Formats: sequence, C-alpha cells, structure tokens
Amino acid sequence: MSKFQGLDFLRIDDLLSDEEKITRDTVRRFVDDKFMPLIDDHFEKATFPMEIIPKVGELGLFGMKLHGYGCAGTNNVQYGLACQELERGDSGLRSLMSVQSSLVMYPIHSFGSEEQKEYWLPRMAAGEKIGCFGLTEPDHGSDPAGMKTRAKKDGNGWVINGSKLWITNGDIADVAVVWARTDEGIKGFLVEKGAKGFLTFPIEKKMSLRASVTSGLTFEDVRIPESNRLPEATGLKCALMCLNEARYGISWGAIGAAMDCYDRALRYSKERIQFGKPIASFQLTQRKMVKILTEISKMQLLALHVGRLKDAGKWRHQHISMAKMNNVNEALKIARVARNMLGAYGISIEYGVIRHMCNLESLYTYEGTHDIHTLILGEDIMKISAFF
Ligand code: TGC
Ligand code: FAD
Repeated sequence: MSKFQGLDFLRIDDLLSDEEKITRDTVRRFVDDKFMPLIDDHFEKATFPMEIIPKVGELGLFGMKLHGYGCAGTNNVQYGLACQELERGDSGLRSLMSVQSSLVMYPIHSFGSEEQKEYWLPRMAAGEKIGCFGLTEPDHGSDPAGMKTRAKKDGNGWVINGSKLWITNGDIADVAVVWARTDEGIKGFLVEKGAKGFLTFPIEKKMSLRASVTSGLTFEDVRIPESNRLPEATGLKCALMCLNEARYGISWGAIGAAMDCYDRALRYSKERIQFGKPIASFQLTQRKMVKILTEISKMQLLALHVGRLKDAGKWRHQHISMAKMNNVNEALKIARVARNMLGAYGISIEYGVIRHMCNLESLYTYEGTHDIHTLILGEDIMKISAFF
C-alpha cells in the first residue's frame, strides 16, 4: 500500500508553523515505516509491540509538551498532531503515549516532589520506564468521587487497600499513579511495581484496543513511604486535571483514526469494480466520501482551535469535553461508513477499518463517556447539573 499523503481539504496546513508540520511529518513517517508493518498481527494476537516503546522515546514523544527533565517542551498543537499520527496507526499506540505523557508524567511534573520529578521524568521520557494511571474502579467509573480505594497514614508512610480496573499499561508499568481516599480527602500516590501486596492482572478477551495492555490492579496492605505521595495532588480536581490533558490528545487521535478510514475507503472505492464500474463512480459512494471528508475537516478545525486556546491559556475544560465528545463520535460514525464501503473485506483485520471501528468504541467510553461529556456541556449551558 502506498504511503499516506495527508488529508487537508481546507488548507489547514497554512495555519500550522513549520515546527508543527515537522513534528507531524516525522511521526507520520515513523508510524508508516516502523508501526504499520506490525499492527495487524499484534491486533489479531491481542499483544502490544513492546519493541516500539524505546523508538517512541527516541522520537521525544513521551511527555513531549512538558518542560525540563529531558522532555521536549513542545506546544499543545504539536502534541495533538503527534497523537493524530499515532492513532492513524492504532489507538493502542496513541493510548500508550497519552497515558504515559498526560496521565503519568503530567501529574508527576505538576504535583510531584523535586526528587520524584528528577527520578521518573527523564526515564519516562526515554521510554525506559512505563507508567499507568489508576482512577477507575470496578464499581466507580463515571463517578470516581465514590472511589473505595483507601490510603491510611501509618507512621512515616501509607497503607493502601483497594482495586482499580480497566487500567491501560497496568501489566507493563514500572509505576502506577494511584488515586485513593484518605482521612483528608482524595490524594495521589506512586506505587512501584514489585511493592508487596500490589498485583496486576491482564484483562483478556477484548474486542477493542486489542493492541493495548489493559489491566486490573489490586492493593492489599501495600505500604509505601511518604516520599511516594504526590505532595501537591490533593483532591479529585487534580485527577480531573490530568484527564483534561489526555482528553485533549484523544480529540486529535480520533482524527487520525478517521483519516486512515477515509484513505482506505477512497483507495478501495477506486479499485473495486461492481456492475462494470469502480464503486467510486456511484453517487451513493461519492455522498459517503463527501460526508466523511466534511466531518474530518470540521474535526480538524475544532481540535486545532482548542489547541490554540490551550497554548494561549484561554481554554476551559468544557472546550476539551466538546472536542473529545464530537471528534470521537464523528470518527466512530466515519469508521462504520468506511467499513460498509469495503463490503465483506471491511470485516477483515487486513483492511484496517474494522480495527479502528472497534478501537473507537473504547474511545467513546474511556476518558469520560460520550454521555458524561454531554452532561458536562449541558451543565455549562444550563447551570444545572444533570449527573444525579
Ligand atoms: P465536581 O464536583 O464536578 O468537580 C470536583 C472539582 O473538580 C473541578 N473539576 C475540574 N477541574 C479540572 N478539570 C476538569 N475537567 C474538572 N471537572 C471538574 C470542579 O470544579 C471541582 O472543583 P472545586 O474547586 O469546586 O473542588 O466532581 P464530580 O464528582 O461531580 O464529577 C464530575 C464528573 C462526573 C464530570 C467527573 O467525575 C468525570 O469527569 N467523570 C468521568 C471519569 C473519567 O473520565 N475517567 C477517566 C479515567 S482515565 C481513562 O479513562 C484513561 S483511558 C486512557 C487511554 O488509554 O488513552
Ligand atoms: P459506567 O460509569 O458504569 O457507565 C455505564 C453507562 O452509564 C455509560 O453509558 C455511561 O455513559 C452511563 N452513565 C453513567 N453515569 C451517567 C449519568 N449520570 N447520566 C447518564 N448516563 C450515565 N480508567 C483509568 O482510570 N485508567 C486507565 O488507564 C483506563 N484505561 C481504559 C482503557 C480501556 C480500553 C477502557 C475501555 C477503559 C479504560 N479506563 C481507564 C476506564 C474508563 O475511564 C471507564 O470505563 C469510563 O470512565 C466509564 O466508566 P465505566 O466503564 O465504569 O462505565
């Protein structure tokens, strides 16, 4: 298959700086050359290509928009464009990078002690250490405020009991950022692999995000020193601040998945002959492609605008909710239409589209479900909460 040429109907490239385009093109080449040849097999076998991790580190993508401690210090638009290209490869690759960057390195950078930053950030930027983020529990997903995982002060440290579920990177992580209830409210802790009483288990039989490690974490009287508490992470608000960063990346990632579906459907429709003509020549096929292109163009503008707001410090978390909610929803619709356009071949992993379609079902649920983002925006407009 020839390489992806980009998708820019509205000349949005004119709104990007040279540096932003270089980031995008570098990640694009990396995905095409190093990742695309691996993904079908890994998706089928439900494994993650671990050999890709140091290469993502070499490219400087982990924690790329953080400053200092070996991080690249890019802007938000560069981070978004990188997420777009990684997810054009597979949502599992973007998930690896966004959990590491937005849900582990960001809280260490924002809420950690100097010692924690100096130890973890350079190693994580290089991909030598991997992290995971434990907020969701078996009985508390959309309402993390109800979490049961508990950390009790014990002399000079803490004892953690509880469990987390659906945790990306859990089984391969060297460190987990764990949110737990204490006598003084919710706090964030760093629980290292191998800590006594800390176990992880893989969640198997997934039909979505197959090329991504998803795990359960259990904590039974896990003792950690006070130096493993994130000193500035006090209250659920700090966990939600991490989610803003990851949700923003997902709003771009969804564009990448949709672009790949568009590209594959376009090629296929020109090659596939039915009734003596390429299916691209039928009006109904053209209408489908026009709708896909129009929606992708709108998604691109929305993500770019929110990125610019973020870089200018003018964003609100509701802006990110709109971008995540809209772009994931539209990408999922696009993947379904593209799957249909490929006919029976569309259900084969070899044709790529159904892989994106299945992955996008997870994006619709994780990082705040589509419903939760709808309610966040509804509350913002109405000034009335409809959560309970
Ligand atoms: P609520 O009372 O609304 O808020 C508590 C405090 O937090 C503030 N706040 C935020 N601050 C920053 N960013 C946000 N997005 C914020 N949302 C709320 C709020 O102002 C308040 O501050 P203060 O100063 O008054 O204390 O809290 P609530 O308990 O009613 O919950 C609100 C709700 C439902 C929106 C929130 O809990 C939520 O977002 N739920 C969804 C949970 C979720 O998204 N989980 C994601 C887990 S991680 C994951 O899925 C990773 S997938 C990764 C991958 O593989 O890519
Ligand atoms: P629930 O909260 O039980 O929701 C079930 C349904 O009810 C949904 O449709 C929801 O929209 C709806 N609903 C809930 N509340 C309301 C309401 N008030 N009004 C209307 N409808 C409502 N979590 C982490 O902490 N770290 C991770 O790394 C992580 N990675 C993940 C990876 C994958 C592949 C997946 C699938 C999930 C991951 N998650 C992770 C968990 C994810 O964040 C949760 O699945 C998500 O927040 C939803 O929680 P839930 O699954 O418990 O669904």
